[in-house]
Amino acid sequence: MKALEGVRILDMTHVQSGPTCTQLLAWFGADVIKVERPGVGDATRGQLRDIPDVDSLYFTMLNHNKRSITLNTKHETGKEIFTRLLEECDVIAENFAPGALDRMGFSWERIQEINPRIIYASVKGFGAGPYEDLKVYENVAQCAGGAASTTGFDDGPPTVTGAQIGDSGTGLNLALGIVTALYHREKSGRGQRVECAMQDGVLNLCRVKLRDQQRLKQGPLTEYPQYPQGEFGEAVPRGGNASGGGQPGWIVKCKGWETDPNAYIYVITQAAAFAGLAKAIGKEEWLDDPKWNTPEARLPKLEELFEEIENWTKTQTKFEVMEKLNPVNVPCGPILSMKEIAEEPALRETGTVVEVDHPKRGKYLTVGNPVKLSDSPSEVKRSPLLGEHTDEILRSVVGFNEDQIASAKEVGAV
Ligand code: CAO
Repeated sequence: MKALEGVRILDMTHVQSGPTCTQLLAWFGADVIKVERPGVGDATRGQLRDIPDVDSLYFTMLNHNKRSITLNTKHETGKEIFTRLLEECDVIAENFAPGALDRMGFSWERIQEINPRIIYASVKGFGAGPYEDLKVYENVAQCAGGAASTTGFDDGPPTVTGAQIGDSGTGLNLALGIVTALYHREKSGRGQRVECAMQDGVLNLCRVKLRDQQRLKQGPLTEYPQYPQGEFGEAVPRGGNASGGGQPGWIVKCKGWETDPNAYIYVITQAAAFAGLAKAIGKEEWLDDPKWNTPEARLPKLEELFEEIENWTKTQTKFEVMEKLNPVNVPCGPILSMKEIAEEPALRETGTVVEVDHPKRGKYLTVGNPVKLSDSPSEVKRSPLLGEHTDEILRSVVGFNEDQIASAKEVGAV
């Protein structure tokens, strides 16, 4: 049995943050009913299209295992259908611009009147405060949440990361909020409001940087590349490739770096494994040298240390480096390209990278459920076509007969 079997989600989400959440819940077995504007649908169906008139990979990769109903929630009959759906669902999830659902006539108060057990879950760009009314996309959240100011190199501009920490990151928070509220409802019998702000989600992932902001008062941040030569200002600087933890780390070149932009590896020089690392790179003499043989002695010389490591890593491929450093417990990570990840057999075997068949697109790759449950494995099913399940949902969830379905279509409500 699927873990969330029997849970029905009214999915008013679009773009990325909300769909990430509801896709996850669908993988866990919830019945996710995606509501889309008739004739238009989720804007991402048409964004970054690689094949004319076919749902984009952007859409297909964020909306697996869902059913799609088209519904104009601003139309009178559409509102009636929407009200019926609210009565029949356990959760409504949305990530419209602030106030959009209220403008449709469905405030939290009204939704509670319709169904006191429903959980109303939202993603917004910002929480209450000066920016609460803003429309927000991924990179706005990365900038406002502290990620951009702390990412990149000291001599460069603030930098956003390719990982969608604002959108997909906040979607994960929302999913946790929904499951928590469902658990709470078991005891209270009531639904509740779940709100996740993207700025908060990014800041939560930048927790270590707020830690460093406070450490800055006590002096320079010795694990940052600015130490010991560079200047520290009033705010946490960009950390380059320094490790966020207490163990110094850096990205170093490997064989082939001149032509392959991903011939690099991340090496962490944790104290416990330093002897193994020194021996592996041919610097055994460091172990008896007080200039090198303690973490404190090495700290002001991290640049030189990683230069020496790089002199060694440049002579072999990133995978050869891994083969030599892993047995001596030196944590290291090859810089894997998306091509390498797509082709990695182990990721296919675990279902983390999945090939899906789509009636219009054909076969494509997607990322499967990153959360593995032993009793409820996820099966990745293709995303729905726009309105593919409209009739079926009107019939089996809303309770309409064929005449009512025809009439809803005629007046343009679905
Ligand atoms: N029937 C009728 N109307 C519908 C509808 C439906 N089924 N679905 C949506 N609409 C309407 C909305 O009610 C809204 O109308 P109003 O402007 O009259 O309230 C309108 O469509 C547009 O919705 P929107 O403002 O949310 O969409 P947008 O493209 O202008 O903005 C976004 C997109 C993402 C910036 C905004 O939704 C937002 O800030 N969301 C919250 C933060 C978020 O999740 N951002 C992440 C996006 S992923 O990068």
